[in-house]
Amino acid sequence: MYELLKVEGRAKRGRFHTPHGTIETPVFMNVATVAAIKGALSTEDLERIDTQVVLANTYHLHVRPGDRLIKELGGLHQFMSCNKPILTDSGGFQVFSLAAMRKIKEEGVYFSSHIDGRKIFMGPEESMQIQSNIASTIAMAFDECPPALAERDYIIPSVERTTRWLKRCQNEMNRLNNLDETINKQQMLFGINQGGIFEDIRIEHAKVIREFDLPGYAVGGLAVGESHEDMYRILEAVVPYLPQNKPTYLMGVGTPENILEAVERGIDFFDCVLPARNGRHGHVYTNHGKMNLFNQKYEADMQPLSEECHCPTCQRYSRAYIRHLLKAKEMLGMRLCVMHNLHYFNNLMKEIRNALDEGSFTAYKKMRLEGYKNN
Ligand code: PRF
Ligand code: ZN
Repeated sequence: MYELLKVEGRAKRGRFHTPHGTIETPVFMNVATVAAIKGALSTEDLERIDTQVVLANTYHLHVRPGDRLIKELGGLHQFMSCNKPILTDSGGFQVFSLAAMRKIKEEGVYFSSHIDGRKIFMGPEESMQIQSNIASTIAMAFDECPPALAERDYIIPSVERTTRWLKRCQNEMNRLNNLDETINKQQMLFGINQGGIFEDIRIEHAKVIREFDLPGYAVGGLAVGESHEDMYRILEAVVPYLPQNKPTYLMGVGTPENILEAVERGIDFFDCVLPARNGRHGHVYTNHGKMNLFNQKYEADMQPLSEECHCPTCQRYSRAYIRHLLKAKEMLGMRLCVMHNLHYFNNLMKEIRNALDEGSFTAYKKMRLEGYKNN
């Protein structure tokens, strides 16, 4: 399923074959938590900005519109008219960030919905059932993402429970993939490595979960408030213990700088809300750092956001016009910025893949980081 095409140090250039198409890695997944890219982007917009994979969320779609409805309507690909690979996050992480009054037990998590306060229970089996109803290409394991400041005494039993949950996820997915009524019988399960900022716990957990022989593995529990140095140190420690011939996914990361550093340490998949969120606030990415379009200096600037950019926004519209739209709170302003930003990230990944193909990733990374610094 995963072809390792090239390596440069620990950095990997790969190709991941799925029933919904091939993913060239390293890749940035475009976040559509509630089956919509925030900023009013449509599925055809994603085609114009070279999106390869869409990420949706189990918890959100379960609460609204409901995974049963999505199943009835033929699965999420049909529902949102998207024929690209879709990855669903398992819901565990979102329960911790959104829900009130959550209580974690061996069987799963009890919490109240952030929409209507309704009491919900989600455990590994429920998460797999919801993801099977959504019929995503890749389902993530139901895990606990402990807080950044958690001590060893908290992390150790939490990781052990996450391992027991992974076994239950694997069993449940096998059962669901063998049911006649299941839409995507080839749904894949990715395991998630946890262990906070403790290298030994991370490595021990990686050794245990690789024995599950899953089609891919994520590194979770990072980018939750620890320092960048801690994040890079953990990646350096743990990635060598995850299978090199399978995709690795760093959940919720990150900035272009973070992505370049993590590719160097062996990561294939990324996702982050940052480019869409920043775009909605008029902050746009360029090879020379971020621009804030609310800045007065763009008032009469008829240049595109970036001279080097080939996105639909930059082919046609000026900084001055987009600034005006943003200030007038016109939705088009957000949309044009989000389109540019997601294209920027998708294109960054394409350049990273090209550099890896040519064996020049180290030089490429140095060049990009210098551009961001000299802003
Ligand atoms: N677990 C899951 N989803 C996640 C994370 C995690 O640890 C993170 C951590 N950055 C983002 N999304 N299931
Ligand atoms: Zn652009």
